[in-house]
Amino acid sequence: MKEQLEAIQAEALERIYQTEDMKELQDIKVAYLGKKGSLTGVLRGMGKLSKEERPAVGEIANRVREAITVSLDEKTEKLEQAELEQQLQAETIDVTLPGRPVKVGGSHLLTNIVEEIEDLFIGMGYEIREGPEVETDFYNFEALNLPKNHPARDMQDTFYITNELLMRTHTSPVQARTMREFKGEKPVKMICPGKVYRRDTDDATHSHQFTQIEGLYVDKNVRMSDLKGTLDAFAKKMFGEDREIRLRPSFFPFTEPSVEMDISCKVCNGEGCNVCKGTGWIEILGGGMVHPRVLEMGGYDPEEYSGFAFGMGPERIAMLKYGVNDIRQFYTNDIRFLKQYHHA
Ligand code: 2U9
Repeated sequence: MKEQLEAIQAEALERIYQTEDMKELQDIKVAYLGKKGSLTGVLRGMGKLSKEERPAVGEIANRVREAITVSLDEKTEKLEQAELEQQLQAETIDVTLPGRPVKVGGSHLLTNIVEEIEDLFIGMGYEIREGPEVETDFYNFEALNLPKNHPARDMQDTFYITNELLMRTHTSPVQARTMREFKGEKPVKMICPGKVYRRDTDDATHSHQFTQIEGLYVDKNVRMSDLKGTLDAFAKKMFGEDREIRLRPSFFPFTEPSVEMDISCKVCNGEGCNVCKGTGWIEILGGGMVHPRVLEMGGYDPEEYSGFAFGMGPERIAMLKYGVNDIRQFYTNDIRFLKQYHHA
């Protein structure tokens, strides 16, 4: 019986030594120490031994059980450790790796320019007003001193929808609507940014759809000097305090007198270069005193009220400010172009 026990021990320890598998280790435990295990079987047979033999065999049997148990425990711990090591290896996170950047959108360059101009005029007490892009012939032309067959209607090639409906060619109808809404009873001080449409062939400097911002100030005693001061503040804020402005006589059907405003060229400081085409000045916008006919059609008495108006193209402002050389850049939405102007 002693040999039998020692053989069981040797066999069990060898199997434990050989295995690398938790499940198999469990099976080994059952095979030797379980209820139907071989060691248990031998121990059951001890009843047949004589009284004298029993203590010695019992002691051996206990030693064998102890040896197998210790060996099983050690191997279990070893396999658990190995499993943990493997898991740690597999799930290692390299915290020094650079993260994946989150793509953040930004507002369009034109939106930024328009908002900058809006902020400036809000600061001077103007309100921002919007109107429809599909306009009536009346508000787009008639109310702005452009009667039917007026030659200026040819100057602005128009997308007509019907005889009476069209895509607005400027934002001026918003001012005309506002004046009529205010019924000639209170001052108007507004700017209107928005999309306008003209039948043009797109190229580097023309677009069939572009943006305008126009301003209108109607009140008692509004003068040309008010216009000049307002535009001077605008030019200095947008292009720098060191800029000079000059007004040149011009013509628009809705203003009389009409002017165009230039700012001194920053590139050459007025000396003349290729940016300002040798003149030292760059044209920025147009404006003038609201034509008495326009005041009248807006419901304001030109004997009592006067006003100034101006208009500009934010694309042109952005092109000058940032050196963009093709107006189509604003509309083709090449993200490499646009993201240069995203704020941090
Ligand atoms: C009302 C009365 C007067 C708006 C004006 C301009 C001069 C002008 C252009 C500049 C470049 C538009 O973007 S652009 O093509 N605009 O020069 N706009 S005065 O005058 C008005 C408007 C509405 C009731």
